[in-house]
Amino acid sequence: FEDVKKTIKNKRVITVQKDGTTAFNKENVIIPISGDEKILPKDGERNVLITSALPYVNNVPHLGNIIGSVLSADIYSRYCKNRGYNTLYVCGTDEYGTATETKAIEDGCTPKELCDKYHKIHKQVYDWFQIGFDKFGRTTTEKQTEIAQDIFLKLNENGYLEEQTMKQLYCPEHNGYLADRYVEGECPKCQYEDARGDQCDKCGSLLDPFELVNPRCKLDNATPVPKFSEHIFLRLNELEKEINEWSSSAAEKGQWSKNSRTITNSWLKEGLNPRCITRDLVWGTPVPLEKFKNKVLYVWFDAPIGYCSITANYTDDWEKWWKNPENVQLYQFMGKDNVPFHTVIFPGSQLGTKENWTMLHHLSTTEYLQYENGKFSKSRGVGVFGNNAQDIGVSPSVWRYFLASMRPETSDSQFSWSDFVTRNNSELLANLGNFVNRIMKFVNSKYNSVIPEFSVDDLPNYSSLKSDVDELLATYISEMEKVHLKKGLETAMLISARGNQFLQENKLDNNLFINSPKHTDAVVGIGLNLIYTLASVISPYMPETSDIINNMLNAPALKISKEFNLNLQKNHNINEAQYLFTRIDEKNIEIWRNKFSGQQVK
Ligand code: MET
Repeated sequence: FEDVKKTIKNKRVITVQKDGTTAFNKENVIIPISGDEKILPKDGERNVLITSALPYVNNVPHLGNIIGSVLSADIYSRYCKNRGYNTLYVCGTDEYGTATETKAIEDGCTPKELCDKYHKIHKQVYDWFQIGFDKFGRTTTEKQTEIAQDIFLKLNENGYLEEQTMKQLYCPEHNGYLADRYVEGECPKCQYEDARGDQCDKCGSLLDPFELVNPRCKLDNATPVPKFSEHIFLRLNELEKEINEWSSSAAEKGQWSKNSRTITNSWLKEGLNPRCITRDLVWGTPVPLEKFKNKVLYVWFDAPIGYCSITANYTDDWEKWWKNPENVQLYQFMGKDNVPFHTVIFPGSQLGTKENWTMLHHLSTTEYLQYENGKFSKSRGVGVFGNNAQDIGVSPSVWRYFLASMRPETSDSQFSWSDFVTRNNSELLANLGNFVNRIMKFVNSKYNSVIPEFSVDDLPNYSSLKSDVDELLATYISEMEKVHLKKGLETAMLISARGNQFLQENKLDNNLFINSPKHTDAVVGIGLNLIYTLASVISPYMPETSDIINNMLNAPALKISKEFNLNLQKNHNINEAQYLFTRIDEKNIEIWRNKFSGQQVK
């Protein structure tokens, strides 16, 4: 190609490099793998298995559920994939149990119909939020029955199951046994009046429904009566020593988040008792013993096995992920209420089979996201639920940015509309959008969209820019490796802020263009590369925005690197600038606050 430069009327014309793709070093960009290829771990490489808590199928997730599990896991999964780790991210709906059975009765349909309907709703919500599962499955499958029954029978063979006659609460009003969470009453520990039989939402204690003061049936308020029924118990007391040893070493090695350690330790400190793992229900995995054939496995025994069965529905080689602890690291994301099931009971079941399971490595748990100083409530219509986030006309990337920036990592956090608008206007638009737009437009108009020949020697203080950006990239990677997702995002935005500072220092304008052409060439060449780097570090959080930037740059997605490199070189042709974000009028704060305040229910 020719490399001719001339200045015509305040504009520089450069001949375009014909084959733009040759400009990229294959090592530094992402080569997409074919969609049909199954992702499997490879010996000697970094293999990361990621799960997010399997949402109950009978409701629509709210923003707290979304940031608490699926979105956090997705951000981490996208990060790992970008870094070239073999990464599999699985999730799916948790479909069995009383809640589904009861809701189906309420809705006048079969449990299966209910699950089909809500599985679809969940899937649509997560698709809208651009959650990139490798498999979004469900727990009501043959594989689930196969794997859960197999684990159950191995525990039985190894002597970790026992029979006990159990006194259960039975509702004489609607003639049914009451699952723990269908009994409500006063918490014996903190006196909260609306505690559920399985757990108190106020103080977080796990409860036995018989401990509740003044119990009542959740469905009809009748006073339940005790009845006797035979059940199978998992002898956690026999597994206690092994669970203790495993968890204290896993928490250390996998750098579990602080809240998950505290919750686990308080559980283990109380000592473990046998725990009932069967239920008098129809909608569940059948208990594989003749005597118990009319009962099903307890949903919390069954649900974590869903991670394995969903993987098995993705690939027949599922055991390469799940029975390969030497080569696979398991990262699990969830809200804090799910912790003991993942750190005590499920690991206990795994250990009790005496098989070589892949066990939890890193646990990332969130606290609660509050909505405008209160709680999300589906029944009262308060708060934003997954299916109405899209109603306000703001892009998924903005939502994802906002939720990640207030991820409740170490304490509860507050969703507020004024914060939402401020972050869009003064962070996304004024920081990131402004930086990208100013350079892109300048290159479109002054350079005919072609990158000029440039040299770092023509930029005053290049070495300070490079060392600042390198340092921020190193921080970003180290935070992300520790799954500090909020810090990771803050660091990405600092790179953008450094970009704006660089523009200020160099005063990119017509004056510079006319009087210091080489300096200008260096500013735009380096600036575009900074934009390219930014697209890589924001890609886990805002995949769509990152794609738009790469499209504008006419370049393949860039791998996140610990060093700032000049991947875009002279003669590369970029596309027209597009706005990444739009200003949100402050008037919307009040409008949206009202819209989601619960008034619509009236
Ligand atoms: N369904 C549970 C919940 O939504 C999570 C199960 S994770 C195996 O809390």
